[in-house]
Amino acid sequence: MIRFLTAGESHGKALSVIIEGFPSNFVLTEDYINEQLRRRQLGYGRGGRMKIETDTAEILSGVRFKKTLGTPIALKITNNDWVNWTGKMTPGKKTTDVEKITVPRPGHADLVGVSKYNFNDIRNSIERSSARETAARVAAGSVARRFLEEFGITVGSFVESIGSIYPGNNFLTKLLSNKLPKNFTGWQLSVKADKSPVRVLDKKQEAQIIDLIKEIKKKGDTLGGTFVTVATGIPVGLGSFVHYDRRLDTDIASAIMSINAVKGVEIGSGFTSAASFGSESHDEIVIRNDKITRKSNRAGGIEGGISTGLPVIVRGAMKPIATLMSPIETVDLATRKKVMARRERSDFVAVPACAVIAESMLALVLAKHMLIKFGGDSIEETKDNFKMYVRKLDKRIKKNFYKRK
Ligand code: EPS
Repeated sequence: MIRFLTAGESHGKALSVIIEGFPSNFVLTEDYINEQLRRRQLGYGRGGRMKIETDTAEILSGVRFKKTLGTPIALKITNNDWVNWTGKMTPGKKTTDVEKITVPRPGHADLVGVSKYNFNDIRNSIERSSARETAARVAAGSVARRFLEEFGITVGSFVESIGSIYPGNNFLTKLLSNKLPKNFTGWQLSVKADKSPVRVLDKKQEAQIIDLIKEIKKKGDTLGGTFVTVATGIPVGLGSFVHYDRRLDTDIASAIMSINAVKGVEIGSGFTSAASFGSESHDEIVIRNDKITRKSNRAGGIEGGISTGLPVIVRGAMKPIATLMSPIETVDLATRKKVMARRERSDFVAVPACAVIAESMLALVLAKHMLIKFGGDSIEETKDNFKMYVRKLDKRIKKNFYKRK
């Protein structure tokens, strides 16, 4: 069973993360983690902070000679911006005058944070609620991703929409119909999406989105959007129907919803299915090449809380960034008078980054469930358990049911 905890404020010294529960002996390098951290920083429409940071992780423990030890893995991501904030964010004695923030931004954690934690400065809410924390999650997610690769499982994503601009030909439809190229992998999707500055798969849509972002930047507004995360190579049988908290879809929904600004999660064709007939919603079971499979994948790779062996398809909705350069109405807590919300450096759009973070969260959930089912102390032992199960799957169904006439 894996666990991880992140620590760090947006403008503090560093972000850190401790990940525990992975087996020994699989290869893990800083370069591998850094490649994923770099992907999180991309996307047309990001704010000034991404020009300051070049996120890199330092492995502090848990790895020796490029291989995991089975011990807690501790990672550190230094905040380059810290040098500009030392006086304002010092854990020590206050030595300079620091202006208190008293105007909460609607849609941000500003107001709920000061209410709940009894702060007299909104800065205290902003720092930990910032999406900067997701850099630490992506670092943790890369460990999970590296582990999953050992089993041929890959995770990828693309941006489906920004604002109301959807692609003419939505790849999600192809995914749900289960009509995919033979050796299709989740990661292939990311390779393609990463070539687009807004991580979409459709060139025409890309141009429309970039125009829209330019327009809203001028207006001082922001945008949200939807993204699709896909994992392939997953065996039948991760998760369980025996308890609500052992279902694979429970964990996936929670993990995606936990990402800053995400307000909706869907597995497979969830919301569309709700408006369709049963006969149009479920995936017919067929035998192809002597293997039991399904004609379509509207279930998004999960039935009864258990993986079906088909790609896991998760769609998320991200609300527009809450910090607006042309702000909306709020109240100054110092005067209790109506004012316009405070401007603060921020992103205009962060859906491309959100999709990369969703890949990391999905990888962490899948790694957890792989370890629940196949977990050994070393990667060799875990792989043996996995291979034995997969090899016997079809044979067992045949043995239990099939009566040759
Ligand atoms: C982010 C760092 C933040 C923001 C953004 C994401 O840095 P700063 O606050 O210094 O500009 O750019 O955070 C938000 C959008 C948010 O709402 O907090 C990052 O590293 O991703």
